[in-house]
Amino acid sequence: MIKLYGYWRSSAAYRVRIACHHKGLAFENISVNLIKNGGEQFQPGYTVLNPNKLVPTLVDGDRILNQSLAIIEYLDDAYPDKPLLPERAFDRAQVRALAQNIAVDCHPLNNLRVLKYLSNELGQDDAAKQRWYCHWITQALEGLELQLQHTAGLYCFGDSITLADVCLVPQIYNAERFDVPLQPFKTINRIVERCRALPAFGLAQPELQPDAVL
Ligand SMILES: N[C@@H](CCC(=O)N[C@@H](CS)C(=O)NCC(=O)O)C(=O)O
Repeated sequence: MIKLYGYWRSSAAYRVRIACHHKGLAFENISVNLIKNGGEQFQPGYTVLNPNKLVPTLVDGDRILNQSLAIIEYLDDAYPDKPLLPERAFDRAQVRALAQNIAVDCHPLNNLRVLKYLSNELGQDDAAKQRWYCHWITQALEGLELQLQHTAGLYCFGDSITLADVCLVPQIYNAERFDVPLQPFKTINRIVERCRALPAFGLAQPELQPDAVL
């Protein structure tokens, strides 16, 4: 069975959980606690699987893979039922572009290690970290909201779930956690609400994971 090393609150792991549930793939959830014991992502037992010391990592038989977008594209190729990328080349590129706005441009700036560096190395207080967090998320969502005017149907790209939706919902979960004002993002809110009503997104939500601390 596929093994997914992740953490309940990791939005990158959350993306992969959504993709697995969407495609009906059974997987074993293995928790790498990013907080406990100084962070289990730094322990040698895990860094052998992910030298970048980040979750998620997917293990499928003897195949080990890092990076959520690469993992999801691998799953989409290896298990083609219920595809997360459209068929036509330009459509696929558009979906990847929407997904990368979130996963490549926005999410890394607000990652745990970046926030820790802001406080521990640069001496920033919680208010400054909050400003940083809100600034980068808001800027990304403003751009995305405009792009969605051209691509969205029921979901981010047309009327089917794609990689873009899989990235969007975890990012909004993060934004809500950090009290980022989301009212201006009408299309994003509409899409997220619709996604959240689907079983795959429901099953993947952080609070339902075995390692969740509520
Ligand atoms: N680009 C990577 C990002 C992975 C990532 O940033 N993971 C975060 C959790 S969402 C992490 O493991 N953070 C641990 C840390 O910052 O120490 C991916 O998409 O898989």
